[in-house]
Amino acid sequence: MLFASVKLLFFLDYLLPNHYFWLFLINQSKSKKEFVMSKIALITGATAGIGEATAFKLAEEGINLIITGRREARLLQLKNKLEQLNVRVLPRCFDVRDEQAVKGALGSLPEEWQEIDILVNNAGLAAGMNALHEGDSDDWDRMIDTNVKGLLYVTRAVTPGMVARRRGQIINIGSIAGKEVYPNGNVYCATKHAVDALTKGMRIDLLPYGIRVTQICPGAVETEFSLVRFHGDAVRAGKVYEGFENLVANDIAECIHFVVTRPPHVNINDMVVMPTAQATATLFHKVS
Ligand code: NDP
Ligand code: 8X3
Repeated sequence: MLFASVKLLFFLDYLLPNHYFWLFLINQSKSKKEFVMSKIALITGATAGIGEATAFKLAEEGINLIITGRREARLLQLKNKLEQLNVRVLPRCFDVRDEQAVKGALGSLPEEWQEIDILVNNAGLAAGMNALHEGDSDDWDRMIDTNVKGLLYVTRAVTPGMVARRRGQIINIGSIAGKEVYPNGNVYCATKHAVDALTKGMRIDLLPYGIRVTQICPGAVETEFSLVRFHGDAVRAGKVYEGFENLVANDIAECIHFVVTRPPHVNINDMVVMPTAQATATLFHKVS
């Protein structure tokens, strides 16, 4: 005991006058915070699931947030919660399928919010799960308009600023459905394959401007996704996640956080993130 205390005293005696050591420590913590402190991220579909979890994760990193979605009450509640983490938050309520609404909302941002550093294209959905010959064209329109055209409208509105500033980062939320096609997944899979192609296209077109482009492709994540897919049928939605440990929204938010906190010369192109109990879009190890 006495020996340990004497050793500690000697150690402190060495450290305290050694101002290089303390400067090193201060700089380490400062440089990490400064790297992200003044950044602005725009997250589409922040009112639920992966988008909401990502908002919290990025707020913890000191990133100011533009949060978007169609459910205004949720946006306002989320803004209040996020502000408790000492970041600035700007909610914008619009439907990504409505090109004029997207242009209106993102073209009229207050000046201090215009320099968006990070765009998380997350808003998306599956609607229905039928064989193609039994499919509902309203469901098809919703998926194509949201997952493909909505993502394009938002990206088109945000990227000119990034190009002019020659910096920025785009993270598209794809899916295992963008890597494989599974029975009755037809149109949803097609939209996520489109996200895969658009991510590659963006990376090529934005290459000269130093803009980083990433796709994250999750497997089964328990969110409102299946409830939306099955048109509010909670029993059917719940069955999707029975018998195995699914991912949760925060698992994907942590991946987004990892991508965002890489140094500027590092781009993560593509991440496929699955539950351990899921090997492909349709192959699960389930226990009853
Ligand atoms: P949720 O249903 O929980 O969240 C979807 C979000 O998208 C909501 O915030 C919703 O907000 C928003 N959204 C949907 N349609 C529109 C629209 N037309 N305009 C604006 N916002 C819209 O699902 P997830 O969090 O799971 O989904 C997020 C993304 O992850 C989607 O792109 C999905 O395809 C993808 N994904 C999900 C997986 C999963 O298993 N959950 C797996 C792989 C990918 P609001 O209703 O307020 O507009
Ligand atoms: C959601 C995952 O497998 O239901 O994109 O398509 S899946």
